[in-house]
Amino acid sequence: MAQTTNISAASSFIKPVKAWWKSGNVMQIYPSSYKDTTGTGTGDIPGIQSKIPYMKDLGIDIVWLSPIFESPLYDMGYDISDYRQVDPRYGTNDDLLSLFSALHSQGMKCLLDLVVNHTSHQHAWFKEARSSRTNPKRDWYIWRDAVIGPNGERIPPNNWKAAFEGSCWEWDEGTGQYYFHLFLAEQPDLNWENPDVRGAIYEVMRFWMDQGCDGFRMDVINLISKNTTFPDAPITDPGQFLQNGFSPNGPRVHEFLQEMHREVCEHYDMMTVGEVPGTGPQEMLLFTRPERKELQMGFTFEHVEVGLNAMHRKVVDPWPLTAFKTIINSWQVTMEQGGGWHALYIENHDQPRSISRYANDAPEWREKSGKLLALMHMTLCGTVYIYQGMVNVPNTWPLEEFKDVETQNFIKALKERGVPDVEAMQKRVFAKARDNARVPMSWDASPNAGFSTGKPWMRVNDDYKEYNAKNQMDDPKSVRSFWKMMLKLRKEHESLIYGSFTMLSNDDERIFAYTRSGVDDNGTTLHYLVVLNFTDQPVTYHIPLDAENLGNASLVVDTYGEEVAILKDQVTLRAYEGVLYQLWL
Ligand code: ISL
Repeated sequence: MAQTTNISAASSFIKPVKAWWKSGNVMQIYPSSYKDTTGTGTGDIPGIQSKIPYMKDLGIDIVWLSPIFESPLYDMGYDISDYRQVDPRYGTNDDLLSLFSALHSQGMKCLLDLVVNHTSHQHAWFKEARSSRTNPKRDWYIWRDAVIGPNGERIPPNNWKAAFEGSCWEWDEGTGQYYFHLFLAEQPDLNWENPDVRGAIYEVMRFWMDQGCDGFRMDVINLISKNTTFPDAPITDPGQFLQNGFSPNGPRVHEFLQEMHREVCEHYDMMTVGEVPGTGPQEMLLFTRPERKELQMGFTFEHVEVGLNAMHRKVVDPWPLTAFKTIINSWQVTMEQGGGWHALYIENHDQPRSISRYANDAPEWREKSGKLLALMHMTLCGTVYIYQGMVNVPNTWPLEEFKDVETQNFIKALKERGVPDVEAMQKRVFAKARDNARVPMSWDASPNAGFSTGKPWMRVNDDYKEYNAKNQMDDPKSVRSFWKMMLKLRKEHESLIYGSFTMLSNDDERIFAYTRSGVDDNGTTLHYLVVLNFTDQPVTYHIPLDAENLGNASLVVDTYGEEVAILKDQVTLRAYEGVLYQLWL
């Protein structure tokens, strides 16, 4: 007989302290692609402000803006040249302050993107730093002498490969040294070892907090501390000089974040979420346990990296559902038991669309898949982050339509390496490409998807006439309507936010099932069951719960919008169908 779980007996779970930044629904906005009000083809801050009613209607409480600061846009604003100045493409500082006020007047909040592992090479700090070896700002960045090879040739200080290809070291002709960059050469890394650098960053944070910002999403914040000996990486790509060598979470990362907390965060009622690639759940606890006074939560990467090809990490291989489930389970359980907190996301500006990535974007399944993923996302423990959702762009688009430097550089590198069948590989790269998430928002069926009256900076999705926000709002059965319903429902059933998570049927390759258990304000224990069919076939699922009266469960949500009963201890789900029950144990 299959093993069963007794959740009512196991309900001595830890009850997290409630907070606005835990229950608030966050929406990430990619400013360039949200709404253009000036006809330039690039979205702007007044455009974002004009959509507050849309966000409010959806059930959004907190808006996170991807970078809107002055930038030469080598990496779409993740290369900032002035932390205190809104880029004129997006508007003015006054526009941003007006957006803060407009959001606040609706009871909403606004997070800015703090990109302080690196600046743009056009930031005044870097311009000063590279002006001479004796400039007072020289040490604000990381400089090293060249290694001289056997034939007198110049070799970078180590063999680390940068995130967007090429070496992590860029030669500076003017001063005869290399500077360090984990991303593009146009994104030199700041030297966090220097206390003046840290002080300057904290001032920037206070500058925006004092003007009405409500917190920060912190870009690659676990990369700020480096092993300052910069040791060579072991060879994992034989025959090449450059190797993947950088390890995140350097020796002083926690010390720096605790200092940031002391200097800035603890003085405000603010929200902090760190982007922490390469971090497992145990290490995440170090960042997020409240008593450590670092961050409130962090974006983890394991689930968005499921199935990545070991050699080419920009393409995805087939992956079993159990691999994905195992990752979600380990994070849910570790955060709960260790007293950390989750930042839940399945999409952002760096990831392909979730429907295409995790379910099925074929026309007959995209709506069902969207609702399935929404149900999963909204029934996990943590703070929910959502993003303007669609499916991937067609992989038949020519390479020029993919604007992102990551994709462009990667394809170039594949060609340089002489990888056979680059065409086929390119399509696989497109399926994972960040550009999928960066196309302009499809607002309606008018030209340019209602995004802009000018030529959009990036091609709009081909299907905008059918799939757009207006059509979705008008249709009570749309994916957007489902999200709206779920964003509200999650607040009404707080155990879905704060409750304990127990995965069921770990080895099942078709079904992802789990329970959530919590205590309401009256002290009553509540139990929920979620069953999600990740296949395109009907599945009859035996619920492995040690409970007499499963048949009394009340259906809270079915993604098909129909009645699905538990018969004794079984439920039959159609393709990509998901159900949420409240259990009466
Ligand atoms: O995008 C990725 C994989 O396709 C990641 O490796 C990404 O580079 C990593 O998550 C860091 O992302 C953040 O910092 C980058 C910027 O390009 C990303 O947009 C940002 O989210 C450098 O600032």
